[in-house]
Amino acid sequence: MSALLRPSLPILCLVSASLVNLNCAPNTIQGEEKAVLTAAPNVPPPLTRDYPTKVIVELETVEKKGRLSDGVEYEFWTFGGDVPGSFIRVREGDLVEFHLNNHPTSKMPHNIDLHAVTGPGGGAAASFTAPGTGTTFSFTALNPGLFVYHCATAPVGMHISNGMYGLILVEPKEGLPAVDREYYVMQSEFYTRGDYGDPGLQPFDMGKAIEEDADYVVFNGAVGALAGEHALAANVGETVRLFVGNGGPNLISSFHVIGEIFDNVYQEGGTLVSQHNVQTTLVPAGGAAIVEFGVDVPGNLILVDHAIFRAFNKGALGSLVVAGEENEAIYSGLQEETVYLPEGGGIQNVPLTEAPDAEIEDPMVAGARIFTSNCAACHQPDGQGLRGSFPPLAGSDYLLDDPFRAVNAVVHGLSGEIVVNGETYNGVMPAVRLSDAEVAAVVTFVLNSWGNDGPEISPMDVSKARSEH
Ligand code: HEC
Ligand SMILES: [Cu+2]
Repeated sequence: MSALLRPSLPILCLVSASLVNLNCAPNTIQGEEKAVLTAAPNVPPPLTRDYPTKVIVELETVEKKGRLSDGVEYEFWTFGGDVPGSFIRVREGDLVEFHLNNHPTSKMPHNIDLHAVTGPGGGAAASFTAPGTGTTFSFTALNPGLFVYHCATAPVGMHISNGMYGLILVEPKEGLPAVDREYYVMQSEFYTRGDYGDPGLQPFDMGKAIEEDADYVVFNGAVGALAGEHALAANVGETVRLFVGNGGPNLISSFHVIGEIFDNVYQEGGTLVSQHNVQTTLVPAGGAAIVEFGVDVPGNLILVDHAIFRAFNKGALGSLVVAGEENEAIYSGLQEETVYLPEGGGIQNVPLTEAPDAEIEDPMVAGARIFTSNCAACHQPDGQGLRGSFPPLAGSDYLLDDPFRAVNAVVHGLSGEIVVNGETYNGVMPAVRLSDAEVAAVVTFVLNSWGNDGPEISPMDVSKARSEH
């Protein structure tokens, strides 16, 4: 933001206080309160304060199994126990004291990057939180607007894909115009081992995520989260404001409400009504928009991503049910309840192709390259790991006792308790999809770097480990 837009800070206020007392009070932090957090589609009530305060936000990261679609479960990683994460509402100029706690049953460390923060990593730099611990940081909400927050722990894409995003509204000082209804709607995609609708507990599929080949595109974390008894509601004659976010991780939303026109759009979640009378607004991945409309006739309004196969074949369908008197001057005709129903999963299944074997290259050189792009985010570039979360590979007794443990960890993934150099780890390492030659190279590199002294692993060894599981 430019200095011109910067709200006067308390220090300026003190200077001017003696001169212009009235101008001062609105910018001085007064008192302290605990933020009200809500799960989607609910939004905390509008703030009625006309002064900034210290707001304490307590948010907990929780990993838990939940419903992605009928008969389909997913191991979600959440902010506050739900996907999307809890809605946070503060006022421009507020001093936010943010407490991030990571539930003791979590397998993963987490942190938070709020796009509303002016400061390194949006708070991520100060909030790396191991399971069973908590971290604290503070920021002043300098810029009003609607902002996405998300986890930014490596592998970042995986944490976001698993459900770690939400919205924080920084209300402008003057507040937002009053409306009758406010709702929280957040789009995102899921990438699963099986195709859309394949039953059971579906693991995250990193290959599909990298290809941006989403199996599910949904509002509020699950197919049908805004349908049937969970549909949004309003009455004829009311005004509705939707806080629309997009957690991505990859796709831009062409957000549209079938049967309605947005009277106002605050494009990209900024504070200007940038357009009136809009049919479809774009919501970027990691971005937001605010839309407002009055509802004039009863019936079922359908929220969609108008990239339309996502709506009918991947889940991006929601309902806003409007109750009240017909108004035939505005709309007359049949109200057919059988249109705009989900059509299910007949999506093409592009077979996954194995990465081609690496060219014959010195395994230590190839291994270093593969390590940097596939392992270093967790185990760190120097192989030292991160205490309590990612075990060290440098000098690991666990690894050097039996080098094939490394081959198995890469090929099959690794979970459950292990002890490395006297420290217990109970995390989850995802299987890393690499060719036999690539696994051989990276494991050889790990076994012979940072003072480690181990054998050379051949692609044949890897192939054997794959088939033995
Ligand atoms: C998403 C983070 C992540 C990535 C990426 C990752 N690992 Fe791991 N790794 C872990 C975790 C967590 C454990 C501990 C698992 C447990 O507690 O059961 C682990 C354990 C291991 C172990 C056994 C423990 C030890 O310290 O000796 C080896 C070996 C290993 N990883 C090698 C690799 C290699 C090689 C790669 C890259 C091809 C890789 N890992 C990529 C998270 C990761
Ligand atoms: Cu996370």
